[in-house]
Amino acid sequence: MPGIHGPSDYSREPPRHPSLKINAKEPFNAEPTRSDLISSYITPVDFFYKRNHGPIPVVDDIERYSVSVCGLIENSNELFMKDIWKLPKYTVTATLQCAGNRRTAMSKSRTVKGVGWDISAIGNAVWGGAKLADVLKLVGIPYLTSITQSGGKHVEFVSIDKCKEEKGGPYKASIPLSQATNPEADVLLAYEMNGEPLNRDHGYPLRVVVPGVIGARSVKWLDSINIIAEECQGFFVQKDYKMFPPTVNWDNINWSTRRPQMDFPVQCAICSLEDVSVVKHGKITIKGYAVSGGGRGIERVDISIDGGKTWVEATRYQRTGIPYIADDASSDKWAWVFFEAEANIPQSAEIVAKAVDIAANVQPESIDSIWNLRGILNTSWHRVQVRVGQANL
Ligand SMILES: Nc1nc2c(c(=O)[nH]1)N[C@H]1C(S)=C(S)[C@@H](COP(=O)(O)O)O[C@H]1N2
Ligand SMILES: [Mo]
Repeated sequence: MPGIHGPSDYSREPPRHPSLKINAKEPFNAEPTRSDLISSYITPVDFFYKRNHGPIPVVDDIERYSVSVCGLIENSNELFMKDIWKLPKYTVTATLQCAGNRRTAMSKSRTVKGVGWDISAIGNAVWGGAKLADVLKLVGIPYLTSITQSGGKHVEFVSIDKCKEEKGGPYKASIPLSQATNPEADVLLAYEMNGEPLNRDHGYPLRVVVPGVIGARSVKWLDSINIIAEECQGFFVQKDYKMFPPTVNWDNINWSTRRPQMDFPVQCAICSLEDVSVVKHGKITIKGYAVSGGGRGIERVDISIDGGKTWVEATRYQRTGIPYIADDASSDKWAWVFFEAEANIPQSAEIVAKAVDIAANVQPESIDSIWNLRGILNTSWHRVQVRVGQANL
């Protein structure tokens, strides 16, 4: 929609919370501190990590804003916000996690390419919007369709923003049509985050939220939806966000040999302690988040205070006071859980956390075994060091 968007440069970036740790300024990439991250189950918008590949677009004429739906369907359509608002509204509590979360730790093992992130490139929000399955039904694609009559098998989301990886073109990504048309997959075209209209950083006026899948597929500032035969051919699907083995380097990489990453693997991290903390003698509380992809719940979180030799089980919860039961209707299927354990720290110690999901997938012990040149999906056991001493040192 040329003409209705403002300048595509860094002159009109929105204000951001001063406590965010900025990993890159232009494009703006920032994450909250560890303690801010676990200060509440629902991450306040201010503390929600911001991951961008270009300037934040300016959409100031919401009346004229529309999303076109084209490609391998009978009739193309143009949907305005009023059309989206008219569809049944759903709220889905879902955790978004960047595939690059914990990249900085991976880069310490061996150099990787990409923006550095500590452990907070993740957040949990209540997304409000229409189900993509309903939007597609509106344009004539029934629920649970895996291929359209004209051979469409994937749903591509194209954004308004412009990024250098796409040589000045828009950010884009795709998901399988079968997932897009499955109402139970809870894929949303979201216009609200935590009960408020989306803000500019997070995709105003409309973004995709693909629960259980790496953040890269949840395209912000949606401009168009294309029904296509093959996966999106864009940079972020074909030349990025793929998981390679440790043997692959920039000289021997062959992108076409690997599939685009979709579900995120099981992950957890300790947020109540820094990489190295000085603690007072006595009991300490070890607290953090755990989450898995594909809607798989968290079965267990194990904590060790001796570097992984012996373990105790942490308690898990989503809302305080309500015990978390993985796979239960009372739990938020697409959301992280918090875990908590108390421990007596004798002396200097290495504290470790690892999570197990309901498919019994468990985090790998070492970074080296999953190291990859782009530094994605660092889900290795999370380790922090504590020293007993004066807490104010
Ligand atoms: N249009 C657009 N959508 C995008 C991106 C982007 O740069 N442009 N970044 C993606 C990546 S890599 C992630 S992890 C999430 C981050 O969403 P957030 O900034 O709302 O946390 O948005 C995804 N959607
Ligand atoms: Mo990401």
